Amino acid sequence: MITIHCLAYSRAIRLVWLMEDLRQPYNLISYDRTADFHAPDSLAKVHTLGSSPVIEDGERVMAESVSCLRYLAWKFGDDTHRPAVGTIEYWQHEEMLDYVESSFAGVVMKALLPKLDGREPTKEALDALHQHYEYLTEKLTPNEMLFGSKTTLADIQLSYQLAFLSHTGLLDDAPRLAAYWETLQDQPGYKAAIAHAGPMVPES
Ligand SMILES: N[C@@H](CCC(=O)N[C@@H](CS)C(=O)NCC(=O)O)C(=O)O
Repeated sequence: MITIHCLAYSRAIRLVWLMEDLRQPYNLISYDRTADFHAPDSLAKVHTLGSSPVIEDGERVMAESVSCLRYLAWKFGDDTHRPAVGTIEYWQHEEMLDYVESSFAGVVMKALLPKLDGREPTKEALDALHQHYEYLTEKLTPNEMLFGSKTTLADIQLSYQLAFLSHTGLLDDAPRLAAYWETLQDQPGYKAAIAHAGPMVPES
């Protein structure tokens, strides 16, 4: 059985969402955040990076949420969370899947960290964020999801950043993305994941 090492309020909830969608059993090991919102030392005993998510499948131990999502989809033969292989949409989905952590996450952090500290982000950070909002808004389909009305791995991957942006008010001036985030929160897999693993963001 797959084990998911899940830090509270972390990217690991993405994987729980996929496992819930796939209706596959999994073993969830939960870790509280430290007082300064970091991962506890015990996670470094599971994977040298000491971050979450980490999954275990027998001898395999894997970090990086995007790789874990791809692995889980492959392992369970799932082709419902991506467009058909080889189509233009398939490669657009691959691009978006990698974009989230490779390009978007860093931009989000530059605006988010000051906000979480009660300070205003710099103009430079907000300008960069809005450039990415423009890109993402262009990618949304009329159904308010990235690739039609069905949840893809890219939607699941993007959800974590949207949760924190919404939580801090940074989505207030991006109405289509805010509506997209509402749509994501309505997905059964998301609801099941947060019921099992806890919310993506702290309550207050
Ligand atoms: N690129 C990695 C990022 C992993 C990561 O930074 N996870 C955070 C939680 S969302 C973490 O464990 N941070 C450890 C810490 O803050 O001490 C991924 O997508 O899995």
